[in-house]
Amino acid sequence: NGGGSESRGALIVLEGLDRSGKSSQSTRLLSFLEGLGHSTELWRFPDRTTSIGQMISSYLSNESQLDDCTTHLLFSANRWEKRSLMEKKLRSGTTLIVDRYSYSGIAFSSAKGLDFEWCKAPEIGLVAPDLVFYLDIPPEKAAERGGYGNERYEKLEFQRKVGKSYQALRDASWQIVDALLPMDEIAKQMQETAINCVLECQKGKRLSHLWS
Ligand code: Z5A
Ligand code: MG
Repeated sequence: NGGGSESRGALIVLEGLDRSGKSSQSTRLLSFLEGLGHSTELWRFPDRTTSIGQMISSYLSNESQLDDCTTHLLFSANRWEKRSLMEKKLRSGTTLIVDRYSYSGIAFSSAKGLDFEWCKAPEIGLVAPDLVFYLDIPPEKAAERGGYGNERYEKLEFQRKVGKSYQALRDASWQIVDALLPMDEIAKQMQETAINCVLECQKGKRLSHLWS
């Protein structure tokens, strides 16, 4: 543990198409890490509790209209407004499990036709995840799952485009998980990778920022 490195929590993100199982697995991972005695919190984006989050929520449920660029920047601002708290929690040793993050922002907006690099720009400087679990599911299979349908983006053709945009964002921090496996199987696969990540951060792995 040399070089002035400090123990900290890990930033673990879950991404994937709608109905890929992110929320189900986030909860499981939270129980697992808490069960091992690690200080852990579950966060999600959009965070609908803030005033920006409320604007996003009414847009998603088709109660209000917003232009695509404005929407994109609101989603990003919703992460920026949580950035300092996020960094503080991580530095104080708390691990954060985050259900959707910048990758969702870029994948969804660029699937609408916005320029990929333009979409990426406002995310630069946010805390970089230590680990991203991508729950990989064919859009057709996701559509067969319960609850698909009411929100703005839950259409098959659109989800295909989102999947393509996600592929362009993959990097070394990503672990691809087969989202068609039984839930317990997925949870087990994620646990081992997650615990290794938490231990690395405890040992002083440096916090970094998107995209540097
Ligand atoms: N969005 C954006 O545009 N820009 C941004 O920056 C961000 C988001 C952050 C709302 O997100 C929308 O915002 C979203 C992207 C956009 N697009 N849409 N629509 P959200 O997070 O609020 O979406 P959600 O509706 O809460 O969740 P979800 O992502 O659609 O689902 P999920 O969390 O991945 O899946 P789940 O709720 O855990 O599971 C879905 C169902 O499948 C449920 O019935 C489970 O029991 C079942 N399930 C889960 N896993 C399995 C397995 N392994 N086998 C069988 N069945 C399973
Ligand atoms: Mg969810």
